[in-house]
Amino acid sequence: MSTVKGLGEAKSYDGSPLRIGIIHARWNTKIISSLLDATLSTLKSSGVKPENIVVQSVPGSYELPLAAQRMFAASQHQSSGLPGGGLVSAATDLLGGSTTDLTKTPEAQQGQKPAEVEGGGGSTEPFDAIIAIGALIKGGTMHFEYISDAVSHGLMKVQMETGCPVVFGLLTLLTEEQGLERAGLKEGGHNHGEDWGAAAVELGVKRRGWGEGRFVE
Ligand code: DLZ
Repeated sequence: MSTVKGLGEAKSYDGSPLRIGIIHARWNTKIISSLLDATLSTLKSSGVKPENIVVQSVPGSYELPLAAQRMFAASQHQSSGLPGGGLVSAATDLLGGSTTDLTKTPEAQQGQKPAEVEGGGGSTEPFDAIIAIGALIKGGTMHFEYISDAVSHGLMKVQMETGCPVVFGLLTLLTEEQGLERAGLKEGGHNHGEDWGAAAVELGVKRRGWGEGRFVE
């Protein structure tokens, strides 16, 4: 029987100006690696520059929401050009009358070049989107239910609070078999990483438009 499920006709967006963060869990590595590969290759084929993709990992899916939130904050710190970014600016505001420039590192205050910001020579702008990837496989206890629920809500919270799109790359699987299918590792399966890469580029482009009062379609 044919199915109506799925994304519909693919639209393409130019990812070349975007900076994307990926956070992935390491549990169920075989599934995760395949999802990550497909996500990366879709980002790159959509024009996202490899140097503008930052990949980080955490032990398990439970850690994804915090890591996504902190990664976004780190990218904002980088974009401020300051170590400590927002916190340092806040301190300077409070000390408006001080003659000490707290926005500079000790080296910079002594006329030295500040240390290079991490980011592999790519963009240091805040992320346009973050992709959170994990694979939860149901076991014999309630663990799966609690983590699936907490992570889903956590990731939604991060995107609503930061305004940075967080792509939901969490597979909540009843069996290992389902994971292999959704990671494109079984005959006839489909690698969902492709959809997540495409969603990140679309949301990244649209969010830039919304930020400038434009509605990209
Ligand atoms: C503990 C655990 C279990 C049992 N199963 C999974 C899983 O299927 N997928 C996954 O991503 N993580 C799992 N974890 C690890 C938790 O997500 C988390 O890393 C630990 O409880 C530590 O906080």
